[in-house]
Amino acid sequence: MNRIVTLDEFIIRRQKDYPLASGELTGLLRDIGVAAKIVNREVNKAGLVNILGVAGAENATGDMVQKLDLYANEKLIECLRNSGECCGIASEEDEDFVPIPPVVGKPSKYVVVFDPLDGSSNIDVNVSVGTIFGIYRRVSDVDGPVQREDFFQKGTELVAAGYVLYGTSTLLVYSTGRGVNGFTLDPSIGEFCLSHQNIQIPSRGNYYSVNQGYYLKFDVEMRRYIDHCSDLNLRLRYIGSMVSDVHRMLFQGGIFLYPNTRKYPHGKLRLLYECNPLSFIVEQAGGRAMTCNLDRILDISPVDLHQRVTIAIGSPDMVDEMKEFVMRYKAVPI
Ligand code: AHM
Ligand code: MG
Repeated sequence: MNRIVTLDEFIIRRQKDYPLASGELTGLLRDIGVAAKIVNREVNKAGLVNILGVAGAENATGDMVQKLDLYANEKLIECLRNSGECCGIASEEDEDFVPIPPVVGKPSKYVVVFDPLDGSSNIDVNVSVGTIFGIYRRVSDVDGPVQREDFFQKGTELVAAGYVLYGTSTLLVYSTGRGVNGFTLDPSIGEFCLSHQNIQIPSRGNYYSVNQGYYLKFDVEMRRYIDHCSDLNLRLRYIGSMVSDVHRMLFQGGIFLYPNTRKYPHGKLRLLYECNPLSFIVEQAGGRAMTCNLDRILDISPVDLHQRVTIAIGSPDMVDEMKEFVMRYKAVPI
């Protein structure tokens, strides 16, 4: 039997690769791992909601039953608040960023952005959802309160990013900018164990992932590219949970697209806590991520916490091919 390497052990081992590391990032990643286990426990109970009570109603014990995405948000914030290694968070569930006071007077140099439960409309039907997170080093004075500019950093400035997929098994995938590694939760010992080392995305794959129901709402160049995928007999897979769809691409190769539509003229997905962390992971694994206007996602300067962008992400050769279609068919020159 191979020796098991737990997430905590791996993170601590990796810290030694950075001679000047102070252990703060290590602690922060570990705390996110703990939050993921707590969220996982509740996600796994989601099917019991009819027994325990529906969200927004009282359960058998008279407690209010919370929506799972709000629960996940609360648990993540709670873990980061107690961590002492995070001075502020920005979440999909909160309008503005939330400053976190120093623990025992020690100022912290990191901010965390996250989508606590992405694809949450899937929960009611027992389909995979995920948590996405990104960690930045703050740029404002470490002794003062956290500032907006600490969150408005390009994805290229990410110190670490990752996601947790609550699927048939629960998997945590993260990168600190030196490759991508995946850890599967072993429920019998309650630990994330190293299961996928140095993940590399295939240069091409047999899958494309897009909400084809919006086909007629897409610009002509996107429609031509989607036709091309269909001509190639690629398999269409769309779960409606970005984490799950991108996860498939990461392991099996392919392309995930969320272009602009009439309803979402700038795309639907959020730059800070959905597209940037996943683009960081995919690029670290050898893939590419760009907008449908061909701007590299990680190079975009954020102007709003909840900014939306279009995205094409996945296998490098396929994203490059999409780029060629955009250049060939776009009505207005880029
Ligand atoms: P959410 O954060 O509110 O769950 O929305 C994001 C999700 C993504 O996970 C998914 O790719 C997309 O919305 C699906 O949108 P659509 O139903 O328009 O295809
Ligand atoms: Mg989301």
